[in-house]
Amino acid sequence: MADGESSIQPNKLFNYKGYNLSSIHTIERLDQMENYDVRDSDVFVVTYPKSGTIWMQNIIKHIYMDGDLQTEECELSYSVVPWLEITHNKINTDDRPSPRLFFTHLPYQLIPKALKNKKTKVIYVYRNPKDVAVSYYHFHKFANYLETPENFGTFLQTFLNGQVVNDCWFNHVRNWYNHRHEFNIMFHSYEEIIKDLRVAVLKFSNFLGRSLDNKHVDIIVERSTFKNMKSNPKSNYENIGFPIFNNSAAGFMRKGTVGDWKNNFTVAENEMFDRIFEEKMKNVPLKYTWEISD
Ligand code: PPS
Repeated sequence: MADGESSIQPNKLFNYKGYNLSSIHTIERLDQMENYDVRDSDVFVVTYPKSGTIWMQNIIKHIYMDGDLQTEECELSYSVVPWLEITHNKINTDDRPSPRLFFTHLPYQLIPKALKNKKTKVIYVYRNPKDVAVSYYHFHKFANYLETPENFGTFLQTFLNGQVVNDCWFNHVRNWYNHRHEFNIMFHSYEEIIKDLRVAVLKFSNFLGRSLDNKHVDIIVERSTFKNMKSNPKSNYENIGFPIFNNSAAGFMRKGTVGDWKNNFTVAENEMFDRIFEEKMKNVPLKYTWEISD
């Protein structure tokens, strides 16, 4: 930290209508969500934190880029695909021309009512929750507005209890999945994007009704690899930096792998997690990938 600069203090969770959020959320904006005016042409990417949000922002941003992609200057992902429930520096992202692209971490219960039974396209991306927990743990060390956990074991307990920003992973995925018939929604896993980025880009663009030529797809794939996003501040948010983030910790682009949980969970933690997962997700037949062999 440079002389004269001071870090921001971590915020306690605050409860909004029964959900744990943080003070980066404002009640004023959250209150607007219920009756938020949704357009048929809007696109919503929905994720629980640490499940591939900035990756999806980067992919969707490029899917909607027109013109000569090879020369076109890339805009900041969060300017093109802003966070619905947060007002970025009081910039009004609501009045943009269609198609408006958004991402949200909101649980099903807090989503705009007008999103239901509409043509509006929703892409829900989920990730295996053991890797989500590990990624979220490291993010707590990186984000100065979050309490730094004592160690992974204590964080895992808070994560399992839903005592983290955006609440409980199990409820988030289960509720969105159980209410899927109310939306024009596709579910996609983070791991399937890792397995075949090109196929995933094609699935997303087909779902969004964007027909892209091969060159366009090649460029999206090239610009969405972990390595290229990590070196591109427009995609990796390094420009946000201090004081919101702790520049000495792993950033948004930390590892980007499947199965890092094996380096963090003890055998007992893993067994406990499996029991809870089994019980809470037994009626949610989504496909999970816990590891990928080389
Ligand atoms: S946040 O804070 O909720 O917006 O975080 P989110 O973007 O959802 O998740 C961050 C994790 O996504 C990984 N990521 C990627 N993995 C593979 N390839 C690409 N291109 C990519 N972009 C982001 C990022 O590395 C974080 O995971 P971990 O496991 O921490 O590395």
